[in-house]
Amino acid sequence: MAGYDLRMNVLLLYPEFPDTFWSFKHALKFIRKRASLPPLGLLTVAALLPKAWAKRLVDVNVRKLREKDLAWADVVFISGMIAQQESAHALIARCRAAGKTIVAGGPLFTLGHEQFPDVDHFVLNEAEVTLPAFLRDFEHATARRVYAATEFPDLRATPAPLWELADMRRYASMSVQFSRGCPFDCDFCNVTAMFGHRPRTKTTAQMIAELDGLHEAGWRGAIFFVDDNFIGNKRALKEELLPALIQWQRAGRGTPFFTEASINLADDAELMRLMVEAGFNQVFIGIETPEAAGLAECNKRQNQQRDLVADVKRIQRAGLEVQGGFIVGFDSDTPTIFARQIEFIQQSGIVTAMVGLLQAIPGTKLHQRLNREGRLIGQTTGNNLDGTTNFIPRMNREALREGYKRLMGQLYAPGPYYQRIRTLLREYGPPKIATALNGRNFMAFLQANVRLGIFGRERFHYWGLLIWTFFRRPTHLPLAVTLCIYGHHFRKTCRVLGL
Ligand code: B12
Ligand code: SF4
Repeated sequence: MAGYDLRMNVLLLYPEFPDTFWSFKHALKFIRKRASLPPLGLLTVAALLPKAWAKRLVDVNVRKLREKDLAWADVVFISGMIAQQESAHALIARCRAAGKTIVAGGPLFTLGHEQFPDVDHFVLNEAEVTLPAFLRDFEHATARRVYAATEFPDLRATPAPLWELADMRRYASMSVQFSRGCPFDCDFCNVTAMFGHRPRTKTTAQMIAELDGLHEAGWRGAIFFVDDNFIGNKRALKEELLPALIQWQRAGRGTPFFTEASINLADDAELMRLMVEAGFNQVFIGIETPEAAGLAECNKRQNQQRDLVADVKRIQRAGLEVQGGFIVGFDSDTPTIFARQIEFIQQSGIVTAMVGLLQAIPGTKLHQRLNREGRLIGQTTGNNLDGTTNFIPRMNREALREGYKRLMGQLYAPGPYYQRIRTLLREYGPPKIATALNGRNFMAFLQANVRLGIFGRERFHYWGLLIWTFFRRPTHLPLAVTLCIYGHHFRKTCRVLGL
């Protein structure tokens, strides 16, 4: 991007997440971190900006936006997802009041820029395509209001994110991205609308350089591969990336990885073995529902005609803890769905079970269908775990809301929650690389002993689990404590959301 004469001070701004299940806010306090992950989109955009421009990141999840940040900036680049819209509106109003030029991009704006009249320029879709045209026009003071694209960039040209802009000490994990896009076509998901069906990957050399960069910057903790579906291109994984990661770990890195994948991972023992060997110890999987009718309705073909409990257990036994996404509120759901979901989740030992009410996100096939049927009511909050929905469900609205509330209450009550941890630990094969024990984790353990073991209403479950794990699965003790802390976060979030 050399060649831009203009010199700019760019403030990269990331809005606040609401207090939700995914924020892990109440768990992060135990390890004295402010947020789970840095804003990788903004850090990637920063790397695409001219080198000569000065850049500063303010992620308001980890620190406040100060007046002097605004005074310093010539232009503000703001990102975000729909769940951050409230904070984004507030930040934009502050930047506008300070007279700054505002440039916005990322999923929140790509799917609904019309709601932000105060933004000067929208640079939508993937910045690798739209940003160069904007920068050229901006330099000549001819920038348009909206830059959008229908083509998808080749990630082999994407530069490494500028991690040095993030204050790494404040985050629980770092993130990298190997691929974008997903071969599947679930009707509620906006990933394919934004990133297409053909998984596009970076090269192995790019990934190793990114990981080396993080390591050189002093990062020693876990790293999240934020791919929509990490196993979208199995060949590239098996033949190139995973062998290289195994080699990378051999230099004594000991870095735990986690990611997202589809359930067909369970069909490929070789792929699971390589992933575990490479340091993966956790995977998030969209399971959605144990009901065949619900899976057919949302076109989740890859989950159909399977024994999903057996699949989850196979993945756990391979050494990957499964976190699961679940949905209630499909048209085909009847009031029995709540009990069915609980039964499934308890049996499968998915401790971190993110159960959401179906929401229709703009740009998805679900949104189009509900629009045609005249069933949309208002905007989505973008967070399907806050107990709201933006369409008229087939099930009675009150029954849905009440059933959801009951489900969440039962799922995260200490009894069933701690039972699930045991179910998991019975199956879970030892991961190759587990989270390292360090001073911070030890302090978290001591805090957990006091907050959960003495003052928590789960105290008997807590000590019971620790003793059980100590004798039956001693290597999993750190994981057991981590999951106890997550449970505390989930229960607190349920209370905050009135669930
Ligand atoms: C990592 C991640 C998270 C992390 C966020 C960490 C963080 N600090 O960013 C965590 C786990 C916390 C998270 C949580 C949630 N997430 Co999330 N998450 C992702 C994921 C998997 C990767 C994001 C990422 O880092 N991508 C890599 C970067 C490089 O890509 P990018 O951010 O898109 O950036 C590119 C462009 O968008 C653009 N761009 C981005 N920002 C900007 C800014 C400017 C100025 C410009 C010019 C360009 C630009 O350029 C970049 C390079 O091309 C995406 C899926 C995806 N594929 O993006 C979902 C995704 C963003 N999440 C989503 C959702 C719904 C959620 C939750 C609401 C889930 C829930 N039900 O609770 C929660 C919300 C959190 C909360 N507490 O309320 C949706 C967002 C939908 C939407 N339209 O808003 C996505 C798209 C997934 C999906 N299936 O729909 N998430
Ligand atoms: S498998 Fe996941 S990322 Fe792919 S379309 Fe379905 S929900 Fe979206």
